[in-house]
Amino acid sequence: MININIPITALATPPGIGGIAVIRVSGKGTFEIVDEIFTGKIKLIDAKSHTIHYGKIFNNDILIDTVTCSVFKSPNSYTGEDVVEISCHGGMIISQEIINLLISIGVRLAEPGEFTKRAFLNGKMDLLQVEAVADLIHSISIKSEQTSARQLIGGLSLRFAELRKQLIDICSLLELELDFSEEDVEFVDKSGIKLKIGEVIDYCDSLLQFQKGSEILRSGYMVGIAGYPNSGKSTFFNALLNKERAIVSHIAGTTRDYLEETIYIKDLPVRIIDTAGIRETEDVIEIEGIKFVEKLLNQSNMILIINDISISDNNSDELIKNINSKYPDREVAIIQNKIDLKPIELDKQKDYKEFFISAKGSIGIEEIKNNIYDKALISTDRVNDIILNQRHSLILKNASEFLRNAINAIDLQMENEVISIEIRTAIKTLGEITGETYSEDILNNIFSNFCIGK
Ligand SMILES: Nc1nc2c(ncn2[C@@H]2O[C@H](COP(=O)(O)OP(=O)(O)OP(=O)(O)O)[C@@H](O)[C@H]2O)c(=O)[nH]1
Ligand SMILES: [Mg+2]
Repeated sequence: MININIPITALATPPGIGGIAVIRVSGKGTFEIVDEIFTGKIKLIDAKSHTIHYGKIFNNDILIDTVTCSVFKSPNSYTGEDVVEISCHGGMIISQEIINLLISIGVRLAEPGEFTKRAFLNGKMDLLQVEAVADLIHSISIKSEQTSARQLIGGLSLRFAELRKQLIDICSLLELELDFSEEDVEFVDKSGIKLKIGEVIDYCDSLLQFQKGSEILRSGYMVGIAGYPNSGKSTFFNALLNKERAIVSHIAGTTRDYLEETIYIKDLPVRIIDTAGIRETEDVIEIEGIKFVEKLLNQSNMILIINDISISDNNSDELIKNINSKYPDREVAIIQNKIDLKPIELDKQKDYKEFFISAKGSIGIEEIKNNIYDKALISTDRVNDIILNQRHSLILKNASEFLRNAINAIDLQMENEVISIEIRTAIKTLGEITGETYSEDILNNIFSNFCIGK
């Protein structure tokens, strides 16, 4: 068990060379302890909250640095505790010296995410907001940053509080009627209750639709390149990246492992994956590579199938059929490559969308990039107030399930008690989203993804 009565400290800015570094200290006794090493015009313990103080840090008589200390008094701080943020000069050494100095006088190094954990335990933010902090810091695009920022201000938390209240009211009514059961009175409008429960289920289900989009916002849109050997996958991969990243050769089976690179199309991070060509082969390494392809395509949001049009424009039809049936919910586009070797016959009608390119000559690449962008945008378009993660999805699914059970129980004219138990379980489950109900396991899981200083 970690001791929560000792002030904690950590570097809040990234380690390395920079103008300034910020060291956070939080907890009971913070001002007294920092005052032991800080000499300014006044003692920090006497300072007003939200004020900044210039002064010097000494290790006994040795001057370490000139710094400013920002003072935040409980409960008006990030953690809800007394906090001092020491801004010293940047670099690897100074901040470390100050942290070591603090530790030598009774401060403890913070665990990963411990500042935010304290903020949660002190009621400064709920779990949705805690997760938004992590997503905000790790955001890889403007859209993911802005969505996390909205999640952080807590609008969604309020919505969940409303839904819980709605369910609690229903339970109270049902349980009240139960108290009068001897007298055979019935004053609860069951169909009205069903409607209200239905509203909560609809809301949970509507949020669940953001799962895919959230995943894309968190880790980027994933595009897998597939095709037979020598169709030009690696050449196309290089053309997208605009650099010679993958080895290209006329020998079939050149790519055996897979390659992944992230490019930005406009402001959108897109993860492009070049894979081994799919064919029957005896080569053990190539077989391993081909096994990988399935796994990679399964993770991809979009699959681009490269066909060598110089062989024939329908040379990959078998592969296209396979991929479409294996991954029916994926965006698939067919790319006819090597048009420099063969004129395009535009009058042919196909039942799939095709692009015509020369990967080698970098012809037709922009149009494909635009298409990837458009498709990715559609997937993330409706994600607005929450970046849904697996924890949220599981909770929403479970809560819906309990509420559906409650509706069933009403339809089967079961006792109020039975209906109420299902709803109460749903309330408890939903409470886990914001952390109204939580366990140490849930917290550990969430904070293990944080780094020290957050
Ligand atoms: N003329 C022409 N040749 C191309 C084009 N794209 C690729 N090639 C050639 O086709 C051959 C195979 O290209 P790669 O990019 O290595 O093909 P791959 O699909 O990655 O092949 P594997 O990794 O073996 O599966 C090379 O000789 C390329 O130069 C193109 O647009 N036009
Ligand atoms: Mg290749």
